[in-house]
Amino acid sequence: MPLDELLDAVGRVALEIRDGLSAHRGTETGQENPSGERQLAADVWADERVRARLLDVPGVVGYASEERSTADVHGEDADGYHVAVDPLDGSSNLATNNPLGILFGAYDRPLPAAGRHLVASGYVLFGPLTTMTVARDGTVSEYLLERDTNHTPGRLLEQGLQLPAEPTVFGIGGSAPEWQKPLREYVRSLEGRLKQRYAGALVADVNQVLGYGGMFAYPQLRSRPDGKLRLLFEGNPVAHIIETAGGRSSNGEQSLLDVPAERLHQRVPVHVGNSELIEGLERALAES
Ligand code: FBP
Repeated sequence: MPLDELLDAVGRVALEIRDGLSAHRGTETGQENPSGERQLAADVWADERVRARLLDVPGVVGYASEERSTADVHGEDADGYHVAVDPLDGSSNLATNNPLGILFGAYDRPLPAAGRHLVASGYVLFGPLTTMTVARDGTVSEYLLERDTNHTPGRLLEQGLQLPAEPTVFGIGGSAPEWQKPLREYVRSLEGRLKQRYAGALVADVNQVLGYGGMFAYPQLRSRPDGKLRLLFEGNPVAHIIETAGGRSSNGEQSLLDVPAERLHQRVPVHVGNSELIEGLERALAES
């Protein structure tokens, strides 16, 4: 089954990347990625490793990443997967030894494609443990990635993951003066009820919401009307995972999975988490 081989390949290359991070820490390329952000040597190195490994997987016919301006399409096989990857999500955390990871989404058509065309999404989290969380076939599973094991794609830790009914944490990117007024007021209504947790890496923040229940947002900012995160590489995969785990995603008005994909690196405001919290935020923004 090509999807099994794809997930196995992600798990294996993730362990190689984790082992090599220390050798690539701290150096900048002096270049910018297609989104105009400073590119770290670790970003480029991870992207090259992931691309080489995934394009080797039978059934993967396309590769696109945050670090490349265009997608590589190999073969016009209509049944193949077009993979969108953030090869080192939260790479700015490497300098301070905070959690980071790898984000990916396997689409069933050429990119850019809307999130409804995701067949599988997942992330590898380089935390105290190295885990991979995957949404596929209507369920979310978490695996422990270990070297020299015959478990593929890793040792199954949990299956049928669902967001806890009672939320406890929230994390919002940017800063309060930059948020829209209704968001500032909504966040104020959460204080005292939920604990603030913000890791500076989407994979870590979303994993925290998946485990503890709550909400993560990188919202529209005054300086960034479309937010910071990219629809194809970040918004859609985390929306697919959270919605499959019983939660909700929104660009402020609708599910991220329904946002039309027009450009490979298009940005989108990202809000994901417990349905009641996301619905409350959408109502607050609608009143603005
Ligand atoms: P990249 O590191 O892949 O560019 O990802 C962007 C990101 O690091 C997200 O992982 C995270 O949610 C966000 O930016 C943090 O942004 P900020 O540094 O503005 O808090």
